[in-house]
Amino acid sequence: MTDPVVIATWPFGRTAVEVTWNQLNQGHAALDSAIAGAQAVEDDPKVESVGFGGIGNAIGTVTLDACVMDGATLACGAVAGLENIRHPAALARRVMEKTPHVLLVGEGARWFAMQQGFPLETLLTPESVANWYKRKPKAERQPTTPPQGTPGNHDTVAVLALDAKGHLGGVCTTSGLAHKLPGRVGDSPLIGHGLYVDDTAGAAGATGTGEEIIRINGSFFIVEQMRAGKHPQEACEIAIKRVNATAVRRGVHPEGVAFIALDPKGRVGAACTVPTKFQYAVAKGGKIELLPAKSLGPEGP
Ligand code: SD4
Repeated sequence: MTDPVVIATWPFGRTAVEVTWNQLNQGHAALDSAIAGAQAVEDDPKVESVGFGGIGNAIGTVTLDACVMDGATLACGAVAGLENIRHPAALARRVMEKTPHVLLVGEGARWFAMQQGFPLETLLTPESVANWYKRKPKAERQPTTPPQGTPGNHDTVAVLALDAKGHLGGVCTTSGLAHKLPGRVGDSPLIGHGLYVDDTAGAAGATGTGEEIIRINGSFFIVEQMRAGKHPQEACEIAIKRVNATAVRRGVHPEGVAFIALDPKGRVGAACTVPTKFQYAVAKGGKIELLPAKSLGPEGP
């Protein structure tokens, strides 16, 4: 028997950790438990960047991205640019289980959701509409300017779980960058970028500006560092150094990016770029804590 462990992004990840932890302690599998935890955040309208009450894209439409992965089998599923469905992580799981595919997008993903009996809903709330107006960026007046990520205009919940049988499972779910261009997809629904889970090496999840995470294949990169023997903490720090180095090469300041990781021994890690001010929630050894991640700036000239 393995002692269950859960780690999730951001202070609101605490809700996900509590639900996942309860599930794991009742003997449920890592992936089932992580999906239940992520869904509690998707359902919370106060979390304005995930699921119901998520913040809209440049034209005010809430489009959701999510993926799930099972560390025992490497089975995975994902949805991107999904409208009107409040539980994208559960739908990603259906993609994994009921189709030969990994990723469904946009109208196809919504059609599949309806086939699977998911209700269609309006995901905007009066608060999320007001928030959308408040955060309307100047960049929107210059549509060719790529949206700049800043802490506070995007937050994703990634949940990584280790169950009593020693299996890993993970979920990543978000409404993505606020005011993103219609059709823009970030890292969160992309296996290997927003999430990667492999029982033989470890699990990693990401949050922050998806373009920067995709550029370095963030989560897969971290899992491969763990496979090569690195502690999850060191693996996350190496990935953040890589994010910083790519920014230096392009002559820009690093965007907000953070990673979390969990290995099959139950060891955890987290790191972020300086602008991120990232905190994560962990359940381990019988207690649940909210911790600040180690923040790393660009190295050298
Ligand atoms: C994205 N990575 O769409 C997501 C947003 C996010 O914290 O994680 N924000 O790029």
